[in-house]
Amino acid sequence: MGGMGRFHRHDDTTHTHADGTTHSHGDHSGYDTRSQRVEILEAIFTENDVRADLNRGAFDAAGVPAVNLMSSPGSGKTSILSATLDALRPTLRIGVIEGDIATDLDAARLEDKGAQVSLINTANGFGGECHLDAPMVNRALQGLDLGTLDLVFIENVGNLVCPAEFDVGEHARVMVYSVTEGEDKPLKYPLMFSRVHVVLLNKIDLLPHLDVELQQFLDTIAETNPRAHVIPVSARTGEGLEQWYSWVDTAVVRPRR
Ligand SMILES: Nc1nc2c(ncn2[C@@H]2O[C@H](COP(=O)(O)OP(=O)(O)OP(=O)(O)O)[C@@H](O)[C@H]2O)c(=O)[nH]1
Ligand SMILES: [Mg+2]
Repeated sequence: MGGMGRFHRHDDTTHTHADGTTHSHGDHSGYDTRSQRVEILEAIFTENDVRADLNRGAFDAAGVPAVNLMSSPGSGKTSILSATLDALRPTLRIGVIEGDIATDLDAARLEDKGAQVSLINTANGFGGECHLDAPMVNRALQGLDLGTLDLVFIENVGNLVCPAEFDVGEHARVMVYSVTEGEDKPLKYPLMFSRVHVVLLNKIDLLPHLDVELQQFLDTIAETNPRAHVIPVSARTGEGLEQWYSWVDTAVVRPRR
């Protein structure tokens, strides 16, 4: 880590140098478009929230709860979903909305497990977006027969920032956080960590190979979101997954039966 006082802060047009002098970029950059940006973003989020409520209405009308599963690329969303399908499919009919920028690789892995899968590739007509939004999930819903399902998982696009900004009409938000990402991530990327109900702290089978203790992850998660229910798991060994299945049953499925 760098020493205090060496940093430039660029979170406003005015910034302060290490020697204490301050100057503004706003008067010579020629790019002071903040008010237009705010208006456009507000319109996008308002429209998104209207569509998200429509999606939630569709899930509710069918009595099907939806779980939005988010994480950085490669933290283990598909691996955990795959194990979850094996464990729960004997008793629950599960659908998956699979969000990916490109490819049907994850969709194929989950279809092989017997799930009804509706794939959204954001590179096809959605500008290659780094997240799912409510209109995309609305489109994906046309590929699921909700009347024949008990539960839907939405695997969001792998990204630790953008997916957290969009309500897609889910009832619960869950993130997968791999121990290989480093214990500081809740502090550096607080939005997603602060918005989720559950953190699946994955790949704990790898902890013996890392220079960090489980408690350090628990501490930074609690600092960012003291209400989050944290479940340490390994999709590789299966450790902790029973606790995840039990949360899905008691917090998600049963309340909507
Ligand atoms: N050691 C170990 N590896 C794991 C575990 N869970 C997932 N992996 C591996 O991590 C890699 C990425 O897993 P995925 O399940 O594809 O991750 P993802 O979050 O779905 O990735 P994207 O959809 O690309 O964002 C794969 O090689 C998995 O085998 C785990 O608990 N332990
Ligand atoms: Mg995946």
